[in-house]
Amino acid sequence: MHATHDVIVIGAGFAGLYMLHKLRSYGFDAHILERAPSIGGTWYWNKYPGARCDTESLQYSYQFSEELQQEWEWTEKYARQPEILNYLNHVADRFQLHAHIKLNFDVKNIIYKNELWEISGKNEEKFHANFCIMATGCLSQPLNAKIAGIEDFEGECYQSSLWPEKEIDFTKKTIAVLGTGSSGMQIIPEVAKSAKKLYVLQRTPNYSVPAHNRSLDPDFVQEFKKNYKKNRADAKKLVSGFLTTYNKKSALEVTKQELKEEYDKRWAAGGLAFLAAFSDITHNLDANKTATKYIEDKIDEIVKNKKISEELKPRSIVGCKRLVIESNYYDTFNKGNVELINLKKNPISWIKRKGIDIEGIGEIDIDMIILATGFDAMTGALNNINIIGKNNINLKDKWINGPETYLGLATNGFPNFFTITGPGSPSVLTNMIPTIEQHVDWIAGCIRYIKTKSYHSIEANRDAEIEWGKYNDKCAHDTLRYYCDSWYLGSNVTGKKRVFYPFVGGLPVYIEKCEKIVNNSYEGFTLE
Ligand code: N01
Repeated sequence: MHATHDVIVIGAGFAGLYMLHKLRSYGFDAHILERAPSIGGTWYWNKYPGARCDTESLQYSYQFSEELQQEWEWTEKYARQPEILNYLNHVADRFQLHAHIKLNFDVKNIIYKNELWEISGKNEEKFHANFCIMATGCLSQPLNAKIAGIEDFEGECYQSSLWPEKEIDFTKKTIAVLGTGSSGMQIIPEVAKSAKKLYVLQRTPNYSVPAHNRSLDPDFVQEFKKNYKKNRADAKKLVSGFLTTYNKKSALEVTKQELKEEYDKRWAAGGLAFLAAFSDITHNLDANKTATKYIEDKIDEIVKNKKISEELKPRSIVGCKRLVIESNYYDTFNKGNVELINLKKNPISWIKRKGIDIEGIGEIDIDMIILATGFDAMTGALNNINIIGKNNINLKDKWINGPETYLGLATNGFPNFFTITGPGSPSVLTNMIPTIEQHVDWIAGCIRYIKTKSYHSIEANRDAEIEWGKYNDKCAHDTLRYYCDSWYLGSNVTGKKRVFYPFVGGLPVYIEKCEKIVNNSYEGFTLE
């Protein structure tokens, strides 16, 4: 018989590492199982050229330890992937986490048996635990783009979210990048620097605003760190959990001059705060149109070829899909070695052994294909594991019509089972790290409560998760995000139920609800 642990956590990214630390600091016997050969989660797998965070590094970091946040030196406004991975390794070293992490363990089954969770992988080894916590990430299950003939391609082929460890050389090569979301728009300018020829195969253009990334000014860092606690507390009061200035004015009540000045200011500053330029950009279509016009005019200004700039304009709702933060993306199309192919007009007919056959264009010779085609977001990593709860319910079957969760933290039929930043939580619509910390603190507090009160289990009630789902759905209908295709709605995955996966009601509402539940002795849960 294998030992029974208090808690098994699946995944060693930002969420799993802090969960492990928190549980161990409470005296629990907690362990992590991680499929990768290294810790880091998203920041281990997505090591493609140009990979960089789109949230400012001083905020995209843990706050649970004042010493940690004071001692760690971020070098740039937006940290690059290797720096974030170094940071996570520093955290694991500093808090002595490595000894409790089993790497290269690809969890396949999580089964509730005899009031314990049994966790197994491909071989015989099994783990048993009172609690199982999924820290498997929101954007961690790569989407397998089904492109006819791709398996016959004889050149190099890489997926952004499974980027290899080895150095990839782009020089003297003709390269095709598929996908123009956040990943593709970061890769494209990097590849264009050295490729002989780069074809950007664009199915849907995205809106993007500049990052204006730069080295961090030591005086700014010192000042920010001096007020770290207050900055973090202020950020929590904002819908996105990201400290920035939200303009309270409507885009429709200001003069043209004021409108332009505000957008100019946001464009010059760079970053996601562009969406906070006016109070109604994400809720009112006419207000949103002022932002789309501004960005589309900018594309015209940057891209010299009129035909290409027209093709790059999304003509959609800005912020509906995730707004991209770019560094030289639009400018890349002024380079002589870059060619844009609009797949809506000229779709791929077939991938050949040595090239890509495109309708209306013919076969183009290609040495390398880079797939930046996205993820099965929010539920993909969970559904990829065979998770069986009480009465033999399979989580995947239970969620066939969309995930049913209480706060994105728990689901009925699965006692002592938690998801960090699960579907139905604010997660991807907020600054992920403080949101992860909020979940971890809540879950750790809950487990401690159960143990100290000598309960055996906690399970979300069916009516509570139904109510939460209805509330999230109502909030989603009130935003413009509901009205275009995006991974927020699962529309990038064939057959996936169209519901709004993250909670869109904002961080403060969510935190208040979580706190109320605790204050009311875990209202909406059954404790036995
Ligand atoms: O994925 P995406 P991503 N043929 O789904 C196209 C976070 N992130 O990895 O829109 C041709 O956004 C697809 O086209 P369409 C961030 O939250 C953050 O880029 O479906 N094209 C789309 O253009 C982000 O939102 C950072 O028509 C195909 C692209 O592939 C999220 O992760 C960096 C295709 C996928 O875009 C996901 O971003 C990276 C096909 N068969 C990611 N299938 C930062 O912090 C798909 N596409 C900066």
